[in-house]
Amino acid sequence: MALTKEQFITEFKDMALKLYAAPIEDLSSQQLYQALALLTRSYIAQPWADTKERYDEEETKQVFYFSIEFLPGRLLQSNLLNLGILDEVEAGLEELDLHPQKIFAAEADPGLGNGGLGRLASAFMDAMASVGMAGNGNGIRYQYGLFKQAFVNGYQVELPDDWMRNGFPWETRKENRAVTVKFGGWVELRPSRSGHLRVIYHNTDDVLAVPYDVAMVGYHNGVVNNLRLWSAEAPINAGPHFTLEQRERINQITQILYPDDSDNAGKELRLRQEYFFTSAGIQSIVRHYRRTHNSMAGFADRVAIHINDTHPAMAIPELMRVLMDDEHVGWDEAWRITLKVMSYTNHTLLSEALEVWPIDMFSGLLPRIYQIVQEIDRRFRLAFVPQFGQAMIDRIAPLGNGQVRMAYLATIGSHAVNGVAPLHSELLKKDVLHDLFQIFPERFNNKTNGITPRRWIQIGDRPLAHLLDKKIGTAWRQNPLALRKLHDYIDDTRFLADLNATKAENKRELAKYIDQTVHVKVDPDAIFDVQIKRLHAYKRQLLHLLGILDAYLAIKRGEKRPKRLHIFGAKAAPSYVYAKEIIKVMNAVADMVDSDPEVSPYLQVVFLPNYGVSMAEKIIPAADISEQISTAGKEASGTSNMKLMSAGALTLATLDGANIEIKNAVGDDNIEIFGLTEKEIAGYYQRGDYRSRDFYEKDPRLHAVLDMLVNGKIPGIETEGRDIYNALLMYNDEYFVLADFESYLAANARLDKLYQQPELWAKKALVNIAESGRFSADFTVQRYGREIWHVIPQTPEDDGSDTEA
Ligand code: H2P
Repeated sequence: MALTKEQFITEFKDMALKLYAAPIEDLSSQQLYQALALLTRSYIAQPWADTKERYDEEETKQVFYFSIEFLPGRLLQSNLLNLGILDEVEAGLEELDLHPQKIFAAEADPGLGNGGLGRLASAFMDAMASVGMAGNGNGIRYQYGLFKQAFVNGYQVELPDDWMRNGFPWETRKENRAVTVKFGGWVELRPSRSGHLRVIYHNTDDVLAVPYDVAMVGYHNGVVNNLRLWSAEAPINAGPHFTLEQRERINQITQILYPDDSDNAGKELRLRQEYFFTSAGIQSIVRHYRRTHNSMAGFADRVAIHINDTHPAMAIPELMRVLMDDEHVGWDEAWRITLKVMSYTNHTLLSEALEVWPIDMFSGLLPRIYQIVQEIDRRFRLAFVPQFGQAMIDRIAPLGNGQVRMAYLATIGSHAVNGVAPLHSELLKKDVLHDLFQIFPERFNNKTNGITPRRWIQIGDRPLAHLLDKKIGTAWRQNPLALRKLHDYIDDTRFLADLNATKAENKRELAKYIDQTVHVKVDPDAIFDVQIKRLHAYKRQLLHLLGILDAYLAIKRGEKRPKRLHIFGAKAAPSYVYAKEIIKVMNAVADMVDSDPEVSPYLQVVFLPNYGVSMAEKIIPAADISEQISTAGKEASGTSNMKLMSAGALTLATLDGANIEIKNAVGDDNIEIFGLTEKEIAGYYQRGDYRSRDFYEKDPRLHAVLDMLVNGKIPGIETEGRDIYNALLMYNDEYFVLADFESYLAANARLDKLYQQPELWAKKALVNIAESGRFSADFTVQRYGREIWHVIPQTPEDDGSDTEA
């Protein structure tokens, strides 16, 4: 859109006055943010309405991306960027003597997601709009996010994440689009006079699902898509007998992200959440479609529904329910439509993360849905037992062991199933979904994850963005494959020095931020070694920690090495004791290192509390090393690996997830690979001969490091140190930390050495930036659009990377 600085200034002052009846000089950063957000929203309104109208008029096939999490990050700056008015707005604010960055920072990060899964969903929303694809999101409007993380005495403490405290200016309440979602009660099936089945619900708990829409602005293309977030409310005509408790129970459904599911009440709430947003989404899609169509026959040509992990897998029986019960479509036709509409992404192979529901709970809460799942199960068995045998079908039918098995249901009810990186997609076929792959081989495919360089480079890393503009022009902002032009400058000494200078500037900025947020002074000349992701045993923050302890001991022995600053950001799930113990030990090690004058010139550890998207925007541009060190075969893809490479960090990695593709993209010389391969680990499993203690006994460095966990050298970790020590030695180190220790240290030593040669380091950084374009989510969604959703024919801008599993 076109907007001059002067025009902006007038409109901004006007908006601020209307909102607060005060001149801008009197307003707080929060108020300035609110005014600017509302003004920006007013710029979005017309293209938003136009986009919707165009999709309807042209009967565009639309994608609905169902996800229990979205992690969009702050929206103001990215909306301004995508509208194409960021520069004008910033210039205007500066002319008014205001600080744009301060105003942007007043926005709370939406607490709608947790880790990579939710962030991917948001990257896809941004990408779909930016490539002009009709892509809608469907999720939950959580009033409280996961939690706000604080450290008290080194322990993680979970505080409420009241992110909507000041309101959420980007949302529009659409109470005229509300639908009713039914829970509990019982159903009666009665043939009606017209021959249709009549489904009569008795005694249900009805919940009103009210949508709040959020605009998803495309990059410089006038497209504005929709993210629809559902909020649970009491039915309008609830009546006088409706108790406060009932109201409270309804409010709970959308109150908080990821309620602790360690007990049954928590689990049931989670199931309620899942059905709530899934049913609401399906109902609203069908209702919209039926406004302009007499029957559901052509539904699958206009609608694609994507199930992001299994949380929304009830979309399958729910669409069946609506088709049969409300639209009077027969089973076979309903199933044909459902299969054609649905597709499913799996995001993890970890067995504990594969969702199953106890049949008692499921059938009690969702009696009609359960009936339909039973029928899916019955027909599945009928169709495939003759060919594949009872034993195999028992293993993979939707119902089994007293459970509803969501990954199986999702695979059986979708026409496409994908993993998120080639290795992961292969392992899905080999392992978790092996039997289903035998039956439906044509459904399985790979779609490697992606990221949005708009947020990570254009917004997050402005010094780099400007340097790139100067050197290779601005085409990369539209098409990140243009970053490949950087290869031409691999021997340009001046440019390499500029790259290093840019990194140094970013490191100084991060040092300031660290000082401001946790009051710790860090040395901007140190190597910034970063690991930012959810805390989980398989992600192996612990291996990184053991590496730090080894460095500590080496320095104590008198070894000199380039100073390294280890930066961690990670939340541990509230009920995940082991992960929380690791946090405590890390914080204790950070203190120990800091208070030791022999060590602190060479080593520093900072664990930044409350890691999230906005913090990532600060950390990533400053990173020299990107730690992607999961146990091979466990990390489905990872996406911080892609973000960090695009900022020129060198990846220190195991051959896992998308690290493998990064390696293929940059070549062996421009990445630091170590550790067991997935095959080697599978070998240990098969033979059953992994003995972690052997590694402890034969490697004196490892021995010394592990002893530190229990010998009192690290103050205040008696219990935690012992538990971790036991997990590694007595319980045989489930994630092969000890097996990879030696090669991890060797890889780190190579990085230390390389850092002594700044120009060589810069060359490798350059190659990483140059090859990062292929990981743009724009390409990822185009692949989904072509091969799964069938919403785009062929696009000219294919990145040419191998997309098959
Ligand atoms: C998960 C996987 C990642 C993957 C991401 C998006 C569940 O994210 O573990 O490997 O990149 O989905 O597909 P996370 O662990 O960050 O919550």
